[in-house]
Amino acid sequence: MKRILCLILAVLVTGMLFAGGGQVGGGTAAPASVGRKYPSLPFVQNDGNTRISMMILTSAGSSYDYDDNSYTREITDTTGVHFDFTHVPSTDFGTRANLLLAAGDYPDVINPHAGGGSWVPDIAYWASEGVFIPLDDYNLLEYPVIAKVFHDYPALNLTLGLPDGKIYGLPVVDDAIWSTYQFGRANIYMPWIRDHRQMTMPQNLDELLQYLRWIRDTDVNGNGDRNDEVPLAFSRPQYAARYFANSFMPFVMGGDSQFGLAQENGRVVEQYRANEYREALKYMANLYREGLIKQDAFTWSTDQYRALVLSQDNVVGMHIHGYTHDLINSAERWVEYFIIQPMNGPSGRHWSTNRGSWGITRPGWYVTDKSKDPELVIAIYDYLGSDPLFLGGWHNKGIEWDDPTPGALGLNGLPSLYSRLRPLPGTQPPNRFWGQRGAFLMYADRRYGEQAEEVEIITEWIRTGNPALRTRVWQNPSYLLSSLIQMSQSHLEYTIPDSTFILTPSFNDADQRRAADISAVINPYIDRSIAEFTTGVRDINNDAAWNAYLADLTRLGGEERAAIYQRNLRN
Ligand SMILES: [Ca+2]
Repeated sequence: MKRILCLILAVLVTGMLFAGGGQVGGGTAAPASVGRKYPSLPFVQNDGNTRISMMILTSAGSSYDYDDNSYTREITDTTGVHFDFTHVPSTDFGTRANLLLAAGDYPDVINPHAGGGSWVPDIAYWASEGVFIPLDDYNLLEYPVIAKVFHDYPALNLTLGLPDGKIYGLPVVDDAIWSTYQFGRANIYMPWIRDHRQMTMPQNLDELLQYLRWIRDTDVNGNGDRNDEVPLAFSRPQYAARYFANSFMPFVMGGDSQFGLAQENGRVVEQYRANEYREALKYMANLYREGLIKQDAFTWSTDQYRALVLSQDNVVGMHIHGYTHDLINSAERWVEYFIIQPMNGPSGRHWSTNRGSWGITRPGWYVTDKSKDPELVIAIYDYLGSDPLFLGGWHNKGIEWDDPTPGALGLNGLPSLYSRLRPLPGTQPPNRFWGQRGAFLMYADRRYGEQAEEVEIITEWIRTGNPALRTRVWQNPSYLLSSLIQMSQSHLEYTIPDSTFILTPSFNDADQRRAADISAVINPYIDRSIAEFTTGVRDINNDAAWNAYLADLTRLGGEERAAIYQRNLRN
């Protein structure tokens, strides 16, 4: 437990190192308290006259309306505030928002999906037009939950900020270790390591090559068929390229549009042009030539990839993917895959597969100039972010979570805030939740305040792979989070520093459109080039082929995109 706590503290410190200049949480002298306009419940008299209109992302099969949604009823009955919703599906959200804003026919609040599934386009433009109001003057630090997240995550001052230096959008925090390392995370099939190698994992690129060859040449799963084993599979070529590049350089990926776009000493660079990146592709090409990579990995869907990895015919020795939750299902197999770091490369070290620490914060609700009472919107948001409302709007009490056992500790070693009842994410019933459309403030204290269950057993499983523990850890609701924390511990030392990443820029419109246009062309090109260099369609060892690739990148706007990022650089 002590080591886990150390890890969490280290993660937090990493986050705090990135301290924003800060309009809201920047540590300036506290203004004389003006108090909150709505300090206690109910905020207003429940006579149906106080209403907030909101454009909200549709949840499949659900309505948010008072008559339909029990969570909405709870909010209205407690606060006295009624809501008028405009439901919009995610595919139309950006278009619909832009149309309404252009027509001047928009609600008090625009509430995009806090998970990032939809976005309000041209946000800087609409802010400059006065449609979205800056929140700097509304004493955000008077609201306890909002104040806490600004204190814990000063990067919010940048992620909520626009080029005019003001803050728009109420804060969203989604602090999760499964997200921090999600781009290019590799997993190795532990039972083969346990049964044949006494839990000794490959550490460098040469050892990995030997290990994958051994899988290729041996009936490792003991079914009499020497040819059904797959040494290496991955869900997307980009993830594999990122994983292997991190044996050679601090290659960054913070999402699709930030594959290999990094900064070195304040200069934006295209890492997918680097010699070290080319060395990683050479390594992959060699794996492919030797028959160590599943051929389907360049064309298949995530579902097909998942089906193979989790199949009962344990055949995959190592696989590379992103988001952990994609692999969690009812198959007990997933607990047998252990996270494995990038291999040490020629320099004797590797870099981790983390993203920038501010990636866990982003804007949630935007308040428009139609709102007669922005302070009421902020008060509602803060209220929805409080413990009981947050947990109740996110999961089913009594089914997915419950109050903690008295005296129990959380995964952070502090008194536990709640107890998780189910090991797997549940399906939310219709007309019950707001989910991430509420005040989504999953800060570290809250995430790691989950009651710890049998952590010692999880630790024992990770250390020994004792088969007698397999079902027990699979059924343990703490396994997902606790195992990720424990297996990620060795990431910390090799973390790529925030200064290498580019903070998701808040471009002006012209730059935003141009960068998006270039990314729409160059990202698929890079994807394809990884596949072609790996499979030998292009010869990665041939300088002419490499130079043609570099010329293509320029022709497709790579340098122009880097220049756009350079002039919008904010960190
Ligand atoms: Ca076999």
